Formats: sequence, structure tokens, C-alpha cells
Amino acid sequence: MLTEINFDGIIGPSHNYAGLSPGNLAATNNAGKVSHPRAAALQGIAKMRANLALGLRQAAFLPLPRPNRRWLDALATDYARAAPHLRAQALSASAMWAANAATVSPAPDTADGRCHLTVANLVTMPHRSHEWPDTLAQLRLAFADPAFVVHGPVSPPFGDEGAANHMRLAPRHDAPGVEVFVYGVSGGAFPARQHREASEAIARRHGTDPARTLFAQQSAEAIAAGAFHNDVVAVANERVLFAHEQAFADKERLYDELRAAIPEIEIVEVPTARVSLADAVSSYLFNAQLVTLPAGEQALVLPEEAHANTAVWRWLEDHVAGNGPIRRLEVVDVRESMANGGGPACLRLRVVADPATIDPRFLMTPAMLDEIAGVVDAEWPETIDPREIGDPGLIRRIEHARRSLAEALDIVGLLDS
Ligand code: SUG
Repeated sequence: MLTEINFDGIIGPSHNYAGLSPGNLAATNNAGKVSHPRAAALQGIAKMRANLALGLRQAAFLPLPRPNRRWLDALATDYARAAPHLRAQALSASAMWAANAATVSPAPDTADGRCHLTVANLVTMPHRSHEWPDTLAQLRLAFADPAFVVHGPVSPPFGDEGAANHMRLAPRHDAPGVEVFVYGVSGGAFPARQHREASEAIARRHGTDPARTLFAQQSAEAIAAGAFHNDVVAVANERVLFAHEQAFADKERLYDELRAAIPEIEIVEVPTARVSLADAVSSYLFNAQLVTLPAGEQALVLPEEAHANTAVWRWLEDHVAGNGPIRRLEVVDVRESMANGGGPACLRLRVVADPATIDPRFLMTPAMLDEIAGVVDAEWPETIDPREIGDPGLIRRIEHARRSLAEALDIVGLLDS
């Protein structure tokens, strides 16, 4: 049976604050701070546990090999000799934000009735541009069943940041849906990371029905306010779109197109008068996971920062007290990821599929999460000070930690070529 499965990126042992993403205000404001990789990974595991406890299907991706020695080799250098900025870019644990791993078009939306995935090229940011080969290897493993088609990246220079700029609305997960590709237009202080050409290429190769494929421009104000991905200002689940008033350049057109395609749609818009763009970005209200619970009602899995913001929490309480479609609020602590601009929704890639078609090594149970937490506890560095990233002892520890986890999950031989 087709169901939503969330694949979270396990937070890697090299998690650190290097300030590598201009336009991502949390990451640039926290540049140089000491990170806590062990606590970070345990927070991510706790979120997965909480989602399992809600009755949701949960899966996970292994952290990628860091530092990325193959990338440095292609640049004719190595970790010991590389310039400091290349070293930081090679070490980033940014693949934890699995919403940027790929764009997924579930089987009911595609011409051939298979679920299509395109790995994101992430070309806008150097530290993210070298994720895709190892991500692709992992996708090919997890989705090897003929129910899936896994595609390579869209050609540069067209930037593609994956599911963070893609929303799917459907009466139910297993029914044909409308896919909304959100792109940015450059020109402001910060880069627009998703290009329309990339989104169009993905829609063509996935074979989505042109009549049920929409392209919407992200508003320039949202990008300027620090919404470097659409999922910082909007999230969709089944028939519900939850968005900030200023998320889109032409919201009336998008809303009209959506209403025409899905008559039962519910658009929950948060007005700027209640929650400013600045509050939306700092609290990550919209970077929540909007999920359907087994009983059929929808819940928001929010970061603690949203709970701590008075204007945001008041709006949420009013919505739940009223007759809105979001019936339940769940708060999770993902502070270490948040400090690099990654909330609960950034940490997961949504796949609508039959769990029986997925490599079982990626599907999480409470016992597997306990095992992963055991490896993290024993092996993940407690802290990383960005000034220490040249320390060979730290690098050995990071590489050993990831290998231990790959062994525990029994995926080592297949991922390390
Ligand atoms: O690409 N941060 C990530 C955060 C990605 C969030 N994902 C979604 N919104 N879906 C980024 O900007 C910071 C790494 C550093 O600076 O050390 C970073 O890459």
C-alpha cells in the first residue's frame, strides 16, 4: 500500500558551524561557534523516535563520507594541504538536510506509474555541490526496486535543491496529485538557489501530467528575509497548503490554479500582520513537518524555536482552537540543526511508496534507532570548534565514526567504493 515515508538524514559526526551558506541567516550568524555533533545526532534520532510513536513510517539515510576526499582529489589537493575554505566545504555534514537530497514524484503522478526521484545538484553552494554522487549511490540502493526510477542530477548551471522547493497536494497520498515547483529569481542580495529551468527539466523527466504540474515563483521579499528555500515559508500535505502570506510572488494565481485542480484544497495562510517574515524565518514555523496521523487528522511537528516565539505560538493556538485543518502540535528539539538553518522539515525527504519496495536496511524501527544512538553515543565527537578542523585526530575520529555506523546498519560495502 502506498504511504508517506519520511527519510531523515542522520546527522553526521562532522556537523559544524562554518558559515558556508550566504542567504541562510542562521548559518551565517552562527559561523565559528562550537558545534555538538553527538547532541545534534541524538536530537535527530529523538525526532525520528517521536514520529514513529505518532504512528508514522520512518526511514533514514547514512551520513556521507566526510571529508569528501574524492572531491578534494578532483581539485588536485588533499585534506592536509587544502585551503581552509575548501577544507570546510569538504567537511560539511550538510547532507543531513535530506529535503535537499532529491525531488520525488510518487507513482500516482507519473506517466509510467513508477515513483521517480531526481538527485539534487545543489550547485549554488560549493559545500553542497559535491553531495550528489554519494547521495545518488544511496538512493540507488534504497530504491533499487522496479517501483522506482532514480535519475542523476539536472545539468548545471541550473540550480536544483530538491524537495525543499517542491510541494505535492493530493486528496490523499495514494491518489494522483498536483506537483508545485517553486523557483527563485536572482537579483537580490542573496542567491536564488532553485532555477525554473531545473524544475521544468525534472517535471519532464518524471513525466508528471502538465495539467497537474504548477510552477510558482518564490517572492523576492521571502528570499531577502532569509527564506533560502521555499520550505522555510510553506509546507503542504495531502489537501492542505500551509503558507506565509508573502511566500509567493503571485499567490492569487497559484491559489486559483490549485483550487481548480484540487477542489477540496484547504489553504491555510498566515498573515504578515500576525507573523512577520522575520518571525517566520527565525522560528521556522513553516519548516514543520505537516503530517497525516493514522486516525486521519493532520499534525504539525514544530521546532522548539516556534514554541518560543510568542506571535507564532499564539497564531498556532488560535488555529487549533478554531476549526482549522491542523489539529495537533508536536514540538521537537533540533537546535543543533536549526543553528545551521535546518528545521524538522529540512531533515527529512518525503517518499510516497509501498514500504515493501524499499531496502529494509533504511526503514527504521525503535530498536534500530536504539542501535544508531548507541554508535552515536560511543563514536560521535562531543564538540567541534571550527578552528580545530585541521586536526588529523579529529578527522580520523569522524571517519571512524561514520564507518562504525555503516557497519552497524550493514550498508558499508555497498556505499564505499
Ligand atoms: O543549504 N545549511 C543548509 C541548510 C539547509 C536547510 N534545508 C532546507 N531548508 N530544506 C543550507 O543552507 C550550513 C552549513 C554551514 O554553514 O556550516 C548549511 O549548509
